[in-house]
Amino acid sequence: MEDAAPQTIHLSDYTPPAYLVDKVELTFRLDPERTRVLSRIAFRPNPESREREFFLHGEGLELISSRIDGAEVTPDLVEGGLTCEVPDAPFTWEAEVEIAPVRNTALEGLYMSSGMYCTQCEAEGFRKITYYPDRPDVMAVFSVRIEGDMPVLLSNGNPVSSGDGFAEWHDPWPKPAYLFALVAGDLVDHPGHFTTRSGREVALNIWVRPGDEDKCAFAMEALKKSMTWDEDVYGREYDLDIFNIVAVDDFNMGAMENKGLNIFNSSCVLASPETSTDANFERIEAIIAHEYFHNWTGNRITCRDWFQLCLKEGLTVYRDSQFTADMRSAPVKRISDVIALRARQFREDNGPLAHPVRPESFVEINNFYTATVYEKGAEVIGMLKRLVGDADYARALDLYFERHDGQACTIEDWLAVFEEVTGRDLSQFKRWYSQAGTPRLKVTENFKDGEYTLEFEQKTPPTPGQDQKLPQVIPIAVGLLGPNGDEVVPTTVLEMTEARQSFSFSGLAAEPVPSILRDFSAPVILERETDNAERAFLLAHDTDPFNKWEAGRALAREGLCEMIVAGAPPDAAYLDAVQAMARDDALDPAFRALALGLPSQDDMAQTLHERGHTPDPQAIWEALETLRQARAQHCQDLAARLHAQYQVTEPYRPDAQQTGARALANAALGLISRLDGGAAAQRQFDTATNMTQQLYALSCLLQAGKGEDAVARFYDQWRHDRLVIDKWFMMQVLHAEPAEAAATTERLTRHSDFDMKNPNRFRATLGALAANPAGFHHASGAGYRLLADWLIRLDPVNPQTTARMCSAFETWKRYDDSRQALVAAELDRVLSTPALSRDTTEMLSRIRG
Ligand code: 0A1
Ligand code: ZN
Repeated sequence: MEDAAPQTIHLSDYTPPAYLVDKVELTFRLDPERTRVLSRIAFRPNPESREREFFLHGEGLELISSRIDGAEVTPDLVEGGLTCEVPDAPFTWEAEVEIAPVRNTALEGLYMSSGMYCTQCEAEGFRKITYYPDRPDVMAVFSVRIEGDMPVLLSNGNPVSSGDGFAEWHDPWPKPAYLFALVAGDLVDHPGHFTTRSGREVALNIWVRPGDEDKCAFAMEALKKSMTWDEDVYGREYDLDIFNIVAVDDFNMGAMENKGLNIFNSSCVLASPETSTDANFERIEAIIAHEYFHNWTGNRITCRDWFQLCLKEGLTVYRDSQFTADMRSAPVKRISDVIALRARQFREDNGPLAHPVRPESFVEINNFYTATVYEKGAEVIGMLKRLVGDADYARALDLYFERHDGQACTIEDWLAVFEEVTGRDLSQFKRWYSQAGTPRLKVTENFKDGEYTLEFEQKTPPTPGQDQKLPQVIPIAVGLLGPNGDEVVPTTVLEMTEARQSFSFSGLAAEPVPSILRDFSAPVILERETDNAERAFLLAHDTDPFNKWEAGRALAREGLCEMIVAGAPPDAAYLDAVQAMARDDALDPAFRALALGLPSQDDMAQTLHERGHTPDPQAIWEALETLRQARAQHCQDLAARLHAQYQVTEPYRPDAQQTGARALANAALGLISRLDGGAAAQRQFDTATNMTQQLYALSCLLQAGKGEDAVARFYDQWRHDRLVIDKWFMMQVLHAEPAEAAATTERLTRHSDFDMKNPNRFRATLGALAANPAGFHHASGAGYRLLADWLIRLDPVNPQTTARMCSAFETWKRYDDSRQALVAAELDRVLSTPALSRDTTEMLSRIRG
C-alpha cells in the first residue's frame, strides 16, 4: 500500500493503545528473497482505553494468511497496516507474512549486510517484519524461533534450544517491538564473561565476520568496564544470562541497544592500533557503554511514545559521558563534549531545524534522532543534577528505577521523581524540554565598596513555530579571581530564574575577574564585554579547566573575527598566550592539544552570523590558514620540542595518558608541517606504527599539498580493510582545497570502492564534503550541486541516511544572496523529485522554510 500525503503526528494526540500484548511468538524461515515470518500474538483489550478498533502496523509485507483464535480471517489492508474485527475479550492473532531481506536497502526491518541477516527496528522498523502494534508503549514477552542454514542464529534474551538449522530464544523481560533483534550469519565469536555483583554469571560475546576476530578485545574490555561502572555508580545490574554484540558493515546509525543483542555499526566496535585512531578507540568505548547503559535507561524503562525519546537518549548520553569522564579525564571529556555540542546542537538550535528537546510534532520520527534530543537532552540532565546536588540526584534515580521498572514513561514521570525527592517545583525547569533555541545570557558587572555584582539577562531567540520564549532556569557556576590570579571566591552555582537577575558577592578587597559558566554549567551563549588582556589572564590563572580552555578559545575567535572583518594581522596576544600554555609541561598534554585546536570554519561562520556579518566561507578558510601559519612560525622551536618529547615509546595503549601524548605530538607535527614542506609528516607517515600517527601524518601531507604518494601508498596498504578505506575517502575530501573539493569528491564517487549503499562509505565521501565548509560553500555552487545529485540518487535506496545528510544545508540562510539562490535552486530541485521519501521531504521542507 503506497503512502498518501505524509501525516504530521502530534504529542497532544497521544492515546493509549486499544489492545495490549501479553506474549509474542515468532518463527522466521530465513531466505534472502522470501523470508517467512509466522507470528502468534496474545492480545487483550486495554482496560485504560475505550478505543476498540484493532489496528496493526505493517509496511511492505505480503500477507499470506491470518487467523484469530484459530479461525481464518480476512483483515482490511489499510494505509500503514491492517484492521480486523476481533472479539471483545482476549484472543490470539496469528499471521504469516513474506518479506525480502536482500532487497531491503533502507536498512530498516530485516535486511542483509555482507551475507548476514540482521535487523534494525528502532524506531518503526518492526512493522516491516510483521503486523504488530509497533509503538513503544506496547510491551510484551517475546519467544523467537529462527530457521535457516546459517551457523549462528541469534535473537533477544536467553537461548532455549538449538540444533541443525534452527535456534530458539526467549526474552523474559517485556519489551516494545523496537527492541526486537535477529541476526543470522557466518560469524565468529570473541567470548568473555562477567559475574554480576549478586552472582549472576553472564556469557559475553562479540560476533564478527571471520577475519575481524582480532579487533574485538578492546570492545570486550569496554563492555566489562561498563557493566562494573553501572553497578558501582547507578546500582544497576545486568539481567540476562547472555549479552551479545554483533558488528555489521551496513548500518544507518552508530549502534542499537536491542535487548541482550546489541547491533553495532562495525566502525563502532572493531578496533586495533594499526587500523583505528585513538579517537576511534575512545568513541568505541563510549558507544559500547551507551548501548549497555540503555539496558536500564531505555529497555527496562522505556518511552511511552517517540516524543519522549530524550527520556532514554538524553539520560543515556549523560550516563555515558559520566562513564568516559570517570575512565579518562573529566575536563578533557567536558571540553570535547562542549565542542561537539556547539558544532552540532547550537547549529541546529539556531537554524531552521530547531526543535525542543521533547518535540511536539513530527512527520518522520527517524528525523528526530538529533543533537538536540541526544546532546541537549544530556545537558538538561547535567543541569538538573547541578541544581539538586549529587545526593538528591542519586536518590531520584533510585526512585525512578524502583517506581518505573517495566513501564513506558514520559518526561513528566521523570521530573516527578525529582520533585518528590527534593520537594522542588520543576515546572519552570521543564521549559528546557519544551522551548527550542539556545538562550543568550548577557552579563554586566559592577564593583563598589567591596561588593561585586553580576547582572544577567536571558533571552532566547524565536525558533520555527515558537515566537515567544519564557525565562528558563539557568544554573550559572561562577568563581572569582583576585588581581594576582588567586581564586577569591570558589565555584558557586547561581540559580537564575528571572529574565533579568543580579547576584552579589561582598567583602572583596579588589575588583575581581569573574570566571562565569564554569564547566559549561548550562547550554547557553554567554555574551559579555571583555578584552583580550582578561582572556589571557583567565587562560593563565583560571582553576576551572573548562573556562581556562574557553578563554584560549575566545582569544582565538576574537583574533579571527578581526582578521576576517577588519583585515587585521594575527593577534599577538593570542600567539603569546597559546605558546605559554602549550609550553607548560605541568598541564595535561591532552588539554594542551585541545587548547592548540582552533575554532572550526563552521564555528566562525556561526559567530560572524551572530554578530550581524555575512560569513564568507573563503575568507574564513584563508584567515584560519593565515593564523595557522603565524602560529607555526611563532611556536617553531616549541613545536619541534613537543613533537620529540611526546613520542610514545611504550607499546600502544589507547588510554587517556598515551592518547594525550599522541594528540600533543600530532598537534606539534601540524605546526611543523606548515614550515618544512611536509618533511616531518612524511617521516612520521613512513615509520608510523599505529593509525593515530599514520592518519595524522597523511592529513598533514594533504594539507601541505604533498599527499599524492602517501594517498596511493595508504590505499595499497589498506585496500582490504573497509573501515580504513573509509578514512582514505574522508581525508581526501576534508583536505581538498576549496576550489577542488567538489571535483575531488566527484572523482572519488567514481572510484570502484565507492558504494552508495554502504552508509559509512557514503558519509565518508559526501558527508566529508559537507564537513569541508569552504569547499561545500564554494561560490561556484559545485558543492551544493554535487550533494543534491547524490541526495536524489540515494533517496530511493536509503531514505534515512539521505535525510540525515540534508542537514548539510541547514545553515544556508547565513550566507550571501548569491549562495542562497544557488542553495534554494538545489533544494527545490531535490524537493521536486518524484516519489521523494517522507524522510527527505520533511527535512528539506523544514530547511527550505
Ligand atoms: N537508539 C540507538 C540509536 C539508533 C536510533 C535509531 C536507529 O534507527 C532509526 C538506529 C539506532 C542509540 O541511541 O544508540
Ligand atoms: Zn541511545
